[in-house]
Order: sequence, then C-alpha cells, then structure tokens
Amino acid sequence: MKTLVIIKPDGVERGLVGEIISRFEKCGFSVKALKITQLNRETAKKLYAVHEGKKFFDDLIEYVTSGPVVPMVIEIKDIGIGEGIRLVRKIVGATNPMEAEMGSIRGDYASDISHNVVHASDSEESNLYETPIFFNKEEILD
Ligand code: 3AN
Repeated sequence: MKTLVIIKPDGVERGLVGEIISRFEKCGFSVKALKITQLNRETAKKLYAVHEGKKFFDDLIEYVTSGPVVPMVIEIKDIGIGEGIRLVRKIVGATNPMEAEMGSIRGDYASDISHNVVHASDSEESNLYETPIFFNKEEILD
C-alpha cells in the first residue's frame, strides 16, 4: 500500500525531516515520492476542507502555510490499505500530543495539538483525496 505523510512547518523548521523519514523507513516503509514546498492558502484550505467551520480552522491554515512542508508518499509491501494506514497512524501518534504514546513521532516531539509535526492520511478516502494535492501520478514511483 501507498499513503501520504506530510512533515508540517514546525517539523521542517526544527530539523526533524531526516528523523521522521527514518522512523518510517525503519518500520519497513520506503519513500516513493518526496518534495519540499510551501502551501498557499487555497491549497491549504483544500487539504483541510473537512475542518472548515471549526474554531481552529483559521489558525490551522495560518500555521500550515507559515513555512515549508515536506509531503511524501511512502509504501509498504504485503499490507492492505486499512492496515497500512493504521500502522502509519501508530508511528505518527494521536492527534493530541498529550494522548500520543511515547515512541510515536508526536509523543516524542510534539506538545501542542496545533503544532503536531506531521500529518498522515487517516483513511483510504482521505489518502485518495490528499495525495493528488501534492503529487501527480508520474511523480510517484511504482
Ligand atoms: P491528524 O493530523 O491527526 O489526522 P486531523 O486531520 O483531525 O488530525 O486534524 C488536522 C490538524 O488540525 C491536526 N494535525 C491539528 O494540527 C489540527 N487540529 C485538529 N484538532 C484540533 C483541535 N481540537 N484544536 C486545534 N487544532 C486541531
């Protein structure tokens, strides 16, 4: 299965890009597409469309456009999409860093729900929606 992970502006600024990629690689994932880019407001709103209208939406857009992000498509073989996404979420940790297990990326590196270092697609549908925001088919290796 393949899925999308984004290192958010705080993760890039704090120099955690290598560490985060390494955690996925050590778990058996390989990188199939990778770039560094800065989101404009329109793209950020598209990415987080499910949160539109929530009280944290404006701050979320402000934050995710505040600096470079590193989106990537990672792949793991012989695992179905549902199970693979569950594994990615386990490596990433819970949305609220206070609930994220130590040993997960957010458990180890985040303390604030609004600045939680990484984003990972949380379902097959969100992956299908989010991946093309960053990569076209030709940019993702087979
Ligand atoms: P995740 O990133 O774990 O998939 P989502 O998609 O529910 O979580 O939320 C997207 C982002 O919105 C989170 N990473 C976080 O930055 C922000 N967010 C979610 N819930 C809250 C909240 N209650 N207060 C502030 N920010 C939030």
